[in-house]
Amino acid sequence: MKRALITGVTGQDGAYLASSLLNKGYEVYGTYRRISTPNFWRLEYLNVFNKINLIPADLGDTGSLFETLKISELDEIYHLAAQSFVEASFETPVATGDVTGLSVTRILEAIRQLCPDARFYFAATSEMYGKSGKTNRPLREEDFFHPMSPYAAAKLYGYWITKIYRDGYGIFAVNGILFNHESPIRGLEFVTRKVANEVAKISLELSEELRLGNLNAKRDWGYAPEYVESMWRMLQQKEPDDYVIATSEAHSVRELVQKAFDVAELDWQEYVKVDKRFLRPLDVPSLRGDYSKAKRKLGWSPKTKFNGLVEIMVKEEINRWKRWIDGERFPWDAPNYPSENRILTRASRM
Ligand code: NAP
Ligand code: F7E
Repeated sequence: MKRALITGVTGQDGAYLASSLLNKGYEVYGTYRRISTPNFWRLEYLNVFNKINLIPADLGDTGSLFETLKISELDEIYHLAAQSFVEASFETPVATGDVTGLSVTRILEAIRQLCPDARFYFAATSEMYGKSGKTNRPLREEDFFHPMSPYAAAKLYGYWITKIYRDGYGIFAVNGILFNHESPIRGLEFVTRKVANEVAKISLELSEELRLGNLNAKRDWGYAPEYVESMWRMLQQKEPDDYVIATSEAHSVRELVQKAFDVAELDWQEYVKVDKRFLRPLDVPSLRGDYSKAKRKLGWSPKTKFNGLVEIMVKEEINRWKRWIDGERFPWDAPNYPSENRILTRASRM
């Protein structure tokens, strides 16, 4: 039986990947960090919480990462843990640099010393392209990187250190350059889930408006369960390499909002307000990826495109809120979150 470790198993991709690897017959290990309230709701939602081996580890703590690798005797390591919210990286640029960037070297160094034959996946990102996205042409693996946030700069460091350990030490290390991918278990602060959640609440008269930042930004949005399959395929190849994973469609936040309100049969213009608190000091204007290398070499293609994705997300959110009205309580209950309108950000003080 193959053994795989997922750092960040409590996150969106970690939970889907755990489920997918279990279905493939893997023994799955996952790291989580100690926080005041346990964050295992996604693993429970996908019914995998009792099927994986959980190891406490923090990306800032080198010893805990070495210990993790010592106890788990791994074939594959998927490094997904990160401070992954671009907006937050402007608030905590140093911590983001450490957790999202430097931690990659901590893990690679542990692999080099303890298990150099283990295969390593790094969660790189389309955000690394940044300004290069303005060409509006679908971006490929060889295109120029021009990061526009502390998050993207940290990921670019992780991308390069992954290549350096591959070329310098012969470690089977790959970069998955994934474009935005979403699902009903996405964090609530990301724009797709924020929109889906608020549209559902508005449609059930639990909320009256939706406040957003930059409606002009365009993103290439895919469906997360399909994207984690590509991670596994990258580690099954003969040679390590880097791959873009995307849908090759770009849509604006405005289109996202329009489609989401359409699903609920509402007119978006009656409810959406632009609020400068959700604007970033810098925002990537447009990103679209070319997945032809992944199609050719991994046999991977996206099945769910923009319209299907928005429908899945809005319908699931409406279903949850209806059950909530009927008295059911779930871990994803939004009433427990502070309203985003009450969170002050640096952008809001500009
Ligand atoms: P996510 O839902 O935000 O999950 C991030 C994970 O990292 C969580 O398990 C989180 O733990 C963990 N983490 C954060 N700080 C940590 C620390 N100091 N020590 C240990 N663990 C820590 O992100 P995602 O959407 O699943 O994305 C997975 C990875 O892919 C991330 O690296 C992200 O940057 C990258 N990526 C995502 C996308 C996308 O569109 N989703 C696209 C490209 C790349 P808690 O649960 O305790 O917070
Ligand atoms: O923003 C705009 C915002 O936060 C998308 C992460 O998974 O994908 C994600 O990063 C766009 C941006 O995702 C709001 O300005 C407008 O232009 O959902 P997001 P992101 O920043 O693209 C990449 C690939 C990653 O690697 C990251 O880890 O939407 N936008 N109004 C808003 N965004 C948010 N969050 N909230 C708003 O109110």
